[in-house]
Amino acid sequence: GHDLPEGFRYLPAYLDRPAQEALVEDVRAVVAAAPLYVPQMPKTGKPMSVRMTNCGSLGWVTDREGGYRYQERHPATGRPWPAIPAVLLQIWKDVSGYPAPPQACLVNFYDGDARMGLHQDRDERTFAAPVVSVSLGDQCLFRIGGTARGAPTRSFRLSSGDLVVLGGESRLSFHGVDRIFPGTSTLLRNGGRINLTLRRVDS
Ligand code: MD3
Ligand code: FE
Repeated sequence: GHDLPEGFRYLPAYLDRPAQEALVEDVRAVVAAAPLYVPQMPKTGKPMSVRMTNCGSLGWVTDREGGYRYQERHPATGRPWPAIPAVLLQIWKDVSGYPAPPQACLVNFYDGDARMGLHQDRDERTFAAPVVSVSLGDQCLFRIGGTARGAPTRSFRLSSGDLVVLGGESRLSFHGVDRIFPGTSTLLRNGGRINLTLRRVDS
C-alpha cells in the first residue's frame, strides 16, 4: 500500500475489555444528558447516516442553516454539553503530546448501515493539536489518504479499544469510514460502533 501520512499513529488494543466497558458506561451517561441527534449537511439539509452528540466545553454540530461549526450548547436541548469523562482526559494527556486539555469530544454512533464520506477536519481554529480517536463496538473499514483529495488512500479495520492519533501532516488528511462490520463485537448490547474524537478548537 501507500505510505501513511506523517504524524499518523495507530495504537491497536489500547484499551482492554474492562476499560472499554467502563468507557461505554461513561458514554451512556453523556448520551442521557445530551441525546444523539441526526446531523444535517450544510445547504442541502441532507441527513448524515451517523448520529452524533458531544461532551466538553465545545461541540461540533452541523445543520442546513448554520453549517459546520463548534458551539457551547446542544442544538436540541439548548443545554451546555456534559463534561468530558476523566478517563478520556487521561488518554489525551498520555498520547496527545499537547500541553492543554481537549475542548471538544465528538461522539459518533454508527449503526450497521452508517458511513462517513471522505473529508478533512478543518472547522477547528487551530491544527497544532492532534485529533485523538477511540473506537468502541463493531469494527469498521477506515480509510485515510493525503492532504489533497485525489491522493491515494489506504484502508484498514479499526476494532474496539483501538486508538488513532492524527498529528502533524496527518491532521489535515482526507479520511472516512466506508463500512461497519455488524456482529464483530459484543461490547454494545444492540451492536453498532461508537467513535470518540478528542479535539482542541482554539490554540
Ligand atoms: C484523520 N470520525 O469525527 S476517526 C470525524 O470513525 C471522523 O467516526 C471517523 O472522521 C470515525 O471527523 C474517523 C479517525 C480520525 C479522526 C479524525 C481525523 C481520523 C482523522 C482527523 C484528521 C485526519
Ligand atoms: Fe473526520
